[in-house]
This record gives sequence, C-alpha cells and structure tokens, in this order.
Amino acid sequence: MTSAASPRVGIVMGSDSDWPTMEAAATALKEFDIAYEADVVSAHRMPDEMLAYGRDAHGRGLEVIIAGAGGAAHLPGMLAAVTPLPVIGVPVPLKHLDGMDSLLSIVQMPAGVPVATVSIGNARNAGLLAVRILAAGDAALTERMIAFQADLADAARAKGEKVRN
Ligand code: RP5
Repeated sequence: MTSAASPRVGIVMGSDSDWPTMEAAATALKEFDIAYEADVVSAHRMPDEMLAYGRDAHGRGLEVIIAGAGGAAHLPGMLAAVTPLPVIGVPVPLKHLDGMDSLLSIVQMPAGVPVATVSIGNARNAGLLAVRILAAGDAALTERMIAFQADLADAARAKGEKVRN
C-alpha cells in the first residue's frame, strides 16, 4: 500500500493483523496530503528485511517512520536502532493483556535510542505527530495543522453547547 507521490512517511507493522489499528495513521496522513508507504516488516519473523528497511529508509527519502506492533513489540525500537529518522511507535492491543505488553515493550527504550510512543492503539496520533514533525520545516503544513487544531477546538466547544442546552 503506497500513496502515489514519493513517500515521506513509512508506516510499518509486525503483521497484517495490525493494519486495522494502523490504518488510522494512513488516514491522518491522507488528510494532510502527505505521501506514505505501508508494509509488513516483522522484527521477529523477517529480521533481515526489518533491518534492511530501517537501514535504507533515510537513503530512500523517507523522513519519518511509524512502526506498530503488538505483544513482544520490538519493531519500533529495532528500527530506531538502525535509522537516524524519527520513529513513532504504536502499541497495538492484542487479545491478551489489553496492549499493556505492547506499550511497555515500545516505551521503555534505553537512553540514546528514542521512540516517540503514542497511547495504546492510537495510530491516528502517530499520523498526526508525523505531520507535526514534517511541518517543523514547512510553513504551509504548519498553517494546515493550526487550522486542524482550530477545528478540533470548535468541535469541542460544540460538545459543550450540547451539554449546556
Ligand atoms: C506481532 O505479533 C505483530 O505486530 C502482531 O501484533 C502480533 C500477532 O501477529 P499475527 O500472529 O496476527 O501475525 O509481531
């Protein structure tokens, strides 16, 4: 799965079973017209490809990696170990342990190897964080993020209206 232009964000996950969770990251990127690619790159089942993906990502022109995995979720951390790019980790909730296992696997990175971890299952925030990272060097994209935030505030105010009346 890849959007038409050269991808700026790589969305990877440990299994296709993660896609129903991870798709929200792609949706957020589409809302901001950010080109992305999406693929399965399992840290445990295809470690060589996973390392190659991480090592090649910067050279291929990617600017941010969003990595989601469930259970023993080593994918985001291992990618962060071999790429200079910012890596955003998405803890995918599985049937057991409600995603706490995924969260703890992803969030407790050793000093020097950061992974920006979003809340359990919150791939939308991963997509939005990737947009903010890209917007740091892009005034037009920053303006779009500001407009998005204004819309969020309007929607929250409208909810208050409903409660008050
Ligand atoms: C992890 O194992 C994947 O990220 C997925 O969340 C989990 C289960 O994978 P499947 O057995 O559904 O392929 O590596």
